[in-house]
Amino acid sequence: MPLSFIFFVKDNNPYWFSLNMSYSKKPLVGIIMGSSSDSRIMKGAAEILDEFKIKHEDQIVSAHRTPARLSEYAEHAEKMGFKVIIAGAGGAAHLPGMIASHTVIPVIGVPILVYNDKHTKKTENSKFSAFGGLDSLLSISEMPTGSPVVAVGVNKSGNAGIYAMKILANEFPKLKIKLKQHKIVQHKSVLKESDELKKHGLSKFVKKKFK
Ligand code: RP5
Repeated sequence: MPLSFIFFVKDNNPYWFSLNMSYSKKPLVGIIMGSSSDSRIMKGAAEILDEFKIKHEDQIVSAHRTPARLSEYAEHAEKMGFKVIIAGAGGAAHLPGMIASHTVIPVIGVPILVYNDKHTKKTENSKFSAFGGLDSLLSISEMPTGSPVVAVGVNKSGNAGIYAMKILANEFPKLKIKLKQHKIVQHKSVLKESDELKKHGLSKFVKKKFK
C-alpha cells in the first residue's frame, strides 16, 4: 500500500502531513453566489478550503435573475457529487434556501452585507443594504420547516468553509485531524497574545498591536 501521509506527535500535539495534493480529484464543495459583487466576500470560503487542499467549484447563480439556472445548478451539484454547497447572497438572499429546496446536499448560507459595486456613482447610502446584512441573515436562517439551511454570520464566508470541512471530516479522517490541529493553532495564538499582553501591559500592547 503506498504511503499517503506522515503522522507524528510533538509537544503532545498531533501533526499530520498529507503526501497527496488533495482529498479527491473532483471538487467536493460547490461555492455559489448571487452576484459578482459578492465575490470579494465569498473568496474567504475559497481561501480556507484551498489552505486545507479541499477542491471546490465556484459559480455565480442568481436566484431571481437566472431562476432556471438555479434548478439546473442543483442538478449539476448532484451529478458532480458535491458533499456540501456554500451559497452566499445579500438582500432578500433567497439563493441558499432555493438551492436547498432543490437538493438534499447540505447548504451553508453566507448572509452578505451588500456592497453594491455596480452603481456607477458610489455614495455611502447606495453602498450598503438598508438593513446592514440582517435582512440576508434572517432570510437565510428563517427557512420554513422542512427545507433547512445553516447560516453563518454576516460576511463570515471563512466560517462557512470551516463548517463545510467539518461535514467532510466525517468521511475523511485525515481532514478531521487537520481540523483538530487548526484548533490547537488557534488555542496557542491566544496564549501567545495573552503572554504578550501580560508582559507589556494593556496600554503598550494596544499601541503595538494596533499602530
Ligand atoms: C443579491 O443581490 C446578490 O447576492 C447581491 O448580494 C445583491 C446585489 O447584487 P448586484 O446588484 O451587485 O448584482 O442577489
